[in-house]
Amino acid sequence: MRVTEYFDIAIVGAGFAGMDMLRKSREMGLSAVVFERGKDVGGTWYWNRYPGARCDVPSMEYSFQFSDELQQEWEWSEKYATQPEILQYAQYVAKRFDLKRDIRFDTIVLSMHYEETESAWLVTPSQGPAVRARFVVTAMGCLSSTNRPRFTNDELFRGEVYHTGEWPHSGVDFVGKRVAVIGTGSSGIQTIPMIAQEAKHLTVFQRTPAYTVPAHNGPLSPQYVQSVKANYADFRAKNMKTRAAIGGDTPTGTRGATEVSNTELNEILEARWAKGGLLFLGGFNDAMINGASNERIAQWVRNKIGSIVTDKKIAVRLQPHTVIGCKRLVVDSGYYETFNRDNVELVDIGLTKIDRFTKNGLVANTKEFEFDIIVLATGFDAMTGSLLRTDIRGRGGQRLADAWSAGPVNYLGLTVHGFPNLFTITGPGSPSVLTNMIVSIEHHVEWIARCIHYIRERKALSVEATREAQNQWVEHVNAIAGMTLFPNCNSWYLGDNVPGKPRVFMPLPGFPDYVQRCTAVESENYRGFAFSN
Ligand code: N01
Repeated sequence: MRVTEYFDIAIVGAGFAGMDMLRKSREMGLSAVVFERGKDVGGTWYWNRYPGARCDVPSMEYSFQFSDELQQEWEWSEKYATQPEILQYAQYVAKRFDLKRDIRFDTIVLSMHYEETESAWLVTPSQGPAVRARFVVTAMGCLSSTNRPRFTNDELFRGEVYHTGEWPHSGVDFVGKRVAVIGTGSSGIQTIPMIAQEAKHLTVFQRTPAYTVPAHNGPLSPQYVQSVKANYADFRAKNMKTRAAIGGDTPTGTRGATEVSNTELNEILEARWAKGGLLFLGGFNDAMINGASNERIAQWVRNKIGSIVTDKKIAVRLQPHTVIGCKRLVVDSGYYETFNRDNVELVDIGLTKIDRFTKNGLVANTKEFEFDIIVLATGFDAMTGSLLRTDIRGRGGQRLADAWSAGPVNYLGLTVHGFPNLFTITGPGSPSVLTNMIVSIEHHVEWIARCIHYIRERKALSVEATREAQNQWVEHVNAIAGMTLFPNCNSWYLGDNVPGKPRVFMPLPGFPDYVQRCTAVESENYRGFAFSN
């Protein structure tokens, strides 16, 4: 293939990870190109435009910290930012740092093949010329390949069908419509209260009830914003010391949930519920490692659901009986209250599944329902989906899909044996989705940048994780996951939501320990990596 363009770095994706990697590459004086399948920057916030979409990490934390000027000048309006506001932020960053001139939009990377003779990657996009790059960095997002389950006869339905993760930019008019939402994860739970306000009738198809805690969203007070901005560096540093790199001002409890009386348990959980958000589970120090503690918290939440939902039979069906936090905890605005509305109906499909689609709707539990619009809130082929949908081949033509056929294996969640000069931002095997993603992204970008600098200083042509280091890392990730309750349910963390996907716990719990390990590897001259000249 004739290649006319050469870059130091090719970056795949122009969400926050790709944007930051581009900015950093330029700062290092490297030539870089970014390929982005959307028509604009923003990644997940470009695609997930469903009504109610917002971030479950507080706005003051969910932003870049590489530039103090940037974090001082940007103004968030609410405690939890909406999707439009986060997208505006992404566009603002792109403009401020003049990023778009190196981004090729509307362009999917079809393949990336490592050429051993060149010690470089041949990157073939869906349009425009193929390029050669010394390094490739995947910034494809952990939740960017939608999971669109096939239902029997789904081609027959004559109404409109939308997936929350590929929402039309023109918006969807629900007024006066009969609407179905299939799926009750974060996306479904965020959008259900919004759709219920517009639709004539909303039917929620629930396979497994989820635990959700209130956001208690609202405008940010100028005093609070001022206090954070006055000490932004300290605020960030405190957050980065927590397990999820979120909420350094709300320390985790020092006791286990089985060590306290009922009254204390109630007080602690009531206070966390009143505060709202993901830190609800941090009231105790053992929620995700002690089954008995977890069950006490779970029962408290079940009681809470019972106190919000007025129809007791519906309340019971909304009460999960799985480990709380095992699937990602959801943060909502008025979800349980929505089931008190007359125009909202809950249908359990847990045991029977959806039988089939029809031209006017669908059949579930042998009953036919008619709809104008069906919303699929059925999630994503998480963490590995986008990587494995791309034809990535390393040394000897080895396909990443083959190397990962039994589940993802890598070193530090950043590099894969057999795939030199390839870096995966927030890859499986790193804390990624268990953290504030922007913090994890910036950590990876800085680490990758220093690694590339080291390679260039050494005048090496390539860097590659050794098989031994990779094996040890995989063991480490499995050992940490095995100490937690995370493997005790069916979740997208484990790939359970995608038929045929190997069952492997993909993210690594514990941000501070992970950072320390990455730093140690670096300070020992990149222990576990082989360099070639
Ligand atoms: O996807 P999910 P999501 N038939 O996989 C059901 C992030 N996020 O898009 O639980 C019927 O969680 C499935 O049922 P079950 C966040 O990290 C963040 O909601 O597998 N139902 C489940 O109820 C989140 O965790 C925000 O039994 C089917 C639902 O669909 C992640 O994205 C907002 C089905 C899918 O839930 C994914 O969330 C939104 C089928 N064949 C998302 N297949 C923020 O707040 C699946 N389901 C930042």
